[in-house]
Amino acid sequence: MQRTQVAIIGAGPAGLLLGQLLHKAGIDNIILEARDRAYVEARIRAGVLEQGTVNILRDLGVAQRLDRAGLVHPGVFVALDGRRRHIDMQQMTGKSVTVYGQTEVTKDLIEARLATGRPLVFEAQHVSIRDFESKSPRVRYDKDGTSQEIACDIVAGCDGFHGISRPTFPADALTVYERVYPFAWLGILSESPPAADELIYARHKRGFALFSMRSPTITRNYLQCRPDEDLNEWPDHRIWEELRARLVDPNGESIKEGKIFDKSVLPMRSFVVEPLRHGRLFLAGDAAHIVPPTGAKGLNLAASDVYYFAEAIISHYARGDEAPLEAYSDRALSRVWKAQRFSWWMTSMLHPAPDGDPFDNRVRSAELDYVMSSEAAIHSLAENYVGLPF
Ligand code: FAS
Ligand code: PHB
Repeated sequence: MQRTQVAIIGAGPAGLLLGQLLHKAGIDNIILEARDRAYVEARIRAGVLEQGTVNILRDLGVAQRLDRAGLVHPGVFVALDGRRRHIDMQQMTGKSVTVYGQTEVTKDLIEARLATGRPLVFEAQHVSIRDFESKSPRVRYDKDGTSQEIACDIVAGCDGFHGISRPTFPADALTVYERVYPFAWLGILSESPPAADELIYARHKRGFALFSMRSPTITRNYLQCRPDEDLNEWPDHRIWEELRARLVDPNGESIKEGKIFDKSVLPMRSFVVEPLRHGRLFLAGDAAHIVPPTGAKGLNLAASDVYYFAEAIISHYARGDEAPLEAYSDRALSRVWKAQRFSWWMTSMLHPAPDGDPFDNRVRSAELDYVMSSEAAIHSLAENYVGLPF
């Protein structure tokens, strides 16, 4: 039997960030992760950090590599059928975004965690949560074939969309909101120099395309495809052809090809559960909500959730009352829903719906056309993209 104050399930960005925030406040915590370290550090996911997320990492002293290798982007491009518009977010909002792979953020956080000496248990199997309706919940897990148990005050469910924390909530305790999109993203990583120095979000009659990057030599591109797309139907030359067609550059600058070393199909859904708390079991990050990646909000919402959650836990122990824990769910969900709205809006505006209603498709395209020509609309996009205040 181990004893701690907060048992954290999942060593993704949400769990690791929460662990560091609580460590900094002197609050005992244990992190349990089902996979091994190599697997967790190799996962390819998000790449755009809001200013707020960067500030949290800096405050925790986990931003040395980020400050050295992160690419600060004051602006972003949107495009419609080959016509591009630059959005100077820095000039409009005073904030920028930073391109730095989630893979790297995870490595930095694991490094920092191990340096604290606090427990981070990889390959923790069969995690289960009990007595979370009491003030002393317990978490069980198997490690190297031995069954372990943790007695704690609070359980933090940071185990992502496919974790066990959300399904542990009594079914009638949760309200589920969901939207599944009739398209997906084919994502590639390639050893090729960037075709532009900032991201390009392009709506094209052939489908959506996104040009992004990981470094000055590694490019990350996405193409709208079918949810059941077969990667065998996408040889490299077809991918480059489609990227060139959809990301056509008015200045004739062409997409630069390179060796593609990773290809995957990314499903698109909007998903939220409410509330984020049941007794002493709490949810944060993808365990509670999923956004389509068009707004680059997934990782950043995980960061804002645990920022609010850590504040609630710290004042709970400082004041000894439940009020801060009570307030966490509504406080986090208020920012989650604004990011959900923005991500749904960007997704609907930038993706031609394949079998969609022709009127809707025309209206969505006209909406992008309007956004590209209206300072007010562009300002709203910039404000949401750089991240709304916490
Ligand atoms: P995570 O899923 O990252 O972490 C949860 C952790 O819990 C994992 O390490 C998992 O192994 C562990 N776990 C699960 N079940 C467990 C159990 N039973 N016991 C113990 N541990 C358990 N966002 C973008 O903005 N841009 C992108 O391009 C983008 N690409 C993405 C690609 C994919 C394939 C996915 C799934 C997400 C992507 N996202 C993207 C969103 C992504 O960034 C998430 O929002 C972010 O990883 C959320 O972090 P966590 O909430 O920590 O969840
Ligand atoms: C990425 O770089 O992986 C990325 C960037 C912006 C998005 C989604 C993904 O909106």
